[in-house]
Amino acid sequence: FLKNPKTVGITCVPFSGGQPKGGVDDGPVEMMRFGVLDQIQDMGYNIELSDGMDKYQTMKPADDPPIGKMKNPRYVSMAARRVAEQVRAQCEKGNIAVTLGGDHSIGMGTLVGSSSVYGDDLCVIWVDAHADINTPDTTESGNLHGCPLSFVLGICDAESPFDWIKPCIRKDRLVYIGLRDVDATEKAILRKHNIKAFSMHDVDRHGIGKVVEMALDHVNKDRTLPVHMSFDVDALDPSVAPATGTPVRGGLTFREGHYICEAVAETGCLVSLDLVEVNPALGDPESLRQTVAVGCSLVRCSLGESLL
Ligand code: 4U7
Ligand code: MN
Ligand code: MN
Ligand code: MN
Repeated sequence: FLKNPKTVGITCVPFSGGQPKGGVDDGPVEMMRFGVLDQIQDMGYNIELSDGMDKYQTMKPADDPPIGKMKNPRYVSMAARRVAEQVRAQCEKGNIAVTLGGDHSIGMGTLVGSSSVYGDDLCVIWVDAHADINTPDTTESGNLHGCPLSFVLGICDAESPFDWIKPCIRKDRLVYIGLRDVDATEKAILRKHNIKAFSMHDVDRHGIGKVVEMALDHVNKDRTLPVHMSFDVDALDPSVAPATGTPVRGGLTFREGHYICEAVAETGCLVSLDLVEVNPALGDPESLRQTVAVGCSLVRCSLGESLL
């Protein structure tokens, strides 16, 4: 699918407006400080960096009162819209579009951007402890990082300021891996719309190899369609990725997380990738180093680092 399979288009999104904790906006800069760009180049890729990563800070509206339960709705919407444009530009060039977050509300932007180029062929693998499919009505926290999928799937009718988002992802082309903290309202949505999910229970039962195979079979049986993977580091166990805003015990091991990325890389179908929810402000320096390091290594593995 890719015109430039050897070019990685990186979009850094230092954004934290989709949840209340500061620091997740430093995720991208910490991954860059850790050397993620050089590491990708050392794998033989060219890098094209989307510009103006400083803009996200300055976009914050002076006044952004909640709309219903949604917190920072205008700010989240503006940031996601910019992400969508930048990811679309990377995909249009035929680059592998890698987006470094930032909180997971930016996922609505990456999905709009990638699907605007790949259409409804796009398959989505959402690796997360959470389902991120609350609607503006079902969300209890009002934090929009828990809602991105409901907008792009068209499960809620996106009202202003999100009315620029049209349903763009097919429900039968979404699959989850790693779930273990799903709100009751979200479970009802998953059931109602028949959305496929592999929880940690499934990982325990079948092993990660089988789960990834079943997940890929569900969305992309013949391995001929383009794939977007959205990887929330909180899918990993907090012992592996402690510096994140909503950690949940009982997550993926270091190897299970990497296995997912390796298996996706092996398909040759990956066209876009998010690595989100690294929050360097949470925890001691060692937790930070460990989480940033694992974030960078998941990106490299998704790009094929461990393929022989
Ligand atoms: B993340 C939550 F209630 N479901 O909506 C919510 F449990 O991007 C958590 O996966 C959302 O980190 C977590 O606030 C969003 C909560
Ligand atoms: Mn999560
Ligand atoms: Mn998430
Ligand atoms: Mn989280």
